[in-house]
Amino acid sequence: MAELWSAISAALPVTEAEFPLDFSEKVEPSVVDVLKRCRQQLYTGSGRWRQNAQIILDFSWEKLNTGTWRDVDKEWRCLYSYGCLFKVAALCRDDASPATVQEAIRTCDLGLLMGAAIMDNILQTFVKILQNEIRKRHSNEENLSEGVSAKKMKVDCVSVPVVKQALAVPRIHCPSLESFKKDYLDPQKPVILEGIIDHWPAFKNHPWSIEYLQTVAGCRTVPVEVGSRYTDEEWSQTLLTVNEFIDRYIVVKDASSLGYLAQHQLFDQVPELKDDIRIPDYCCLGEGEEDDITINAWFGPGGTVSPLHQDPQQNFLAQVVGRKYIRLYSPEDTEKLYPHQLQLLHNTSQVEVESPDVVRFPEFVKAPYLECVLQPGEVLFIPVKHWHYVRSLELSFSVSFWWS
Ligand SMILES: O=C(O)CCC(=O)C(=O)O
Repeated sequence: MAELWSAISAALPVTEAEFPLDFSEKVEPSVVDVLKRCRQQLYTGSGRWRQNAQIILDFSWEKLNTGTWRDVDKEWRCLYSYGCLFKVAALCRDDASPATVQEAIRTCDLGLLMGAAIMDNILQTFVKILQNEIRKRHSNEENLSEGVSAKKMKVDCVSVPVVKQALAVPRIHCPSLESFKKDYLDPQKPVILEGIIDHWPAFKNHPWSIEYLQTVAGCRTVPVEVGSRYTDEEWSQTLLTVNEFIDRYIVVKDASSLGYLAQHQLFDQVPELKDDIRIPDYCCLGEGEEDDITINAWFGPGGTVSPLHQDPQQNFLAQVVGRKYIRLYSPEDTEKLYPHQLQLLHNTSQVEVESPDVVRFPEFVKAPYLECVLQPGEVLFIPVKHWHYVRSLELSFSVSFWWS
């Protein structure tokens, strides 16, 4: 355990004087005092260190949950990350049990999800150290878990639609940048790109099996959507570790509820997974920088549904595991799709695509559409503002690249 503390402390600045605590006057002097006390205790190892870290966490949590997320000042997000840093250090100082190490990882993840990067993203460094610690302990215990393959996997009983040839999204194999731009990007036409992600390590070096995902990310805390679709009343979000998510929603446990690790920037949180994918070259045709591309993970069992909606950026939706049924409607037909009136859902249609209420939404059936079953290894180009409806046909992992 002393080893864990020496790795954690080696990631910290060598002296207290080098440990930065730069906050504007927005942060009250009494809060800065608690921060300074935490810093001192970090280097002297004495005092009510853990309690002071909790004061910082409680105070900043309140700020993070006041008003809308996009209006939360970065200063409060930094403060929250400092609270996480001090708490993790306090947890790892003494004899850290497996449960304590897991709590420290969860604390880092909350800092990465809700906080802002501080001190060269030190929470990411801490997670690496903590994951190594867990792996070291596991390698000493033979066959620690029975493994998912030995358990009964959730059987997906979802219907597979027959795609009508006349409505099928066109397919093209590895087009040149020029021809993709001329034939699809400029005229804003959807297309399935084949053969452009075959080289990803996610297919070759370490295929994304459940076991692999558990190995690289099992102990990481992620947001999970619970419920059939985000437009439903009983839909909610929760935080689970990837292992808990897999146990609860991928392996049979509670067949009546659906969980979806959806629209989450997992690759910023777990760099090992980011190494398994590549940004499609075609993104260079956009005007934005590579850093502006938003990469999201979509991981769930068969039967997850993303209701018909539109997004403000171009999208490459890359299918890594399993198949998805997808419908696309042009932005020109928006009126026939009955977007919700509420501002929060104005980019989402009120219509249930595969069983539309034709009395309430009579124009919907007149809207032309394209459809496809996206297979592993294929990438769907969804032009800006194109309406898309997505249903997974089995256990599925997709990666979306939103770019401009
Ligand atoms: O795969 C899904 O469920 C939805 C994907 C999506 O909506 C997107 O990439 O914008």
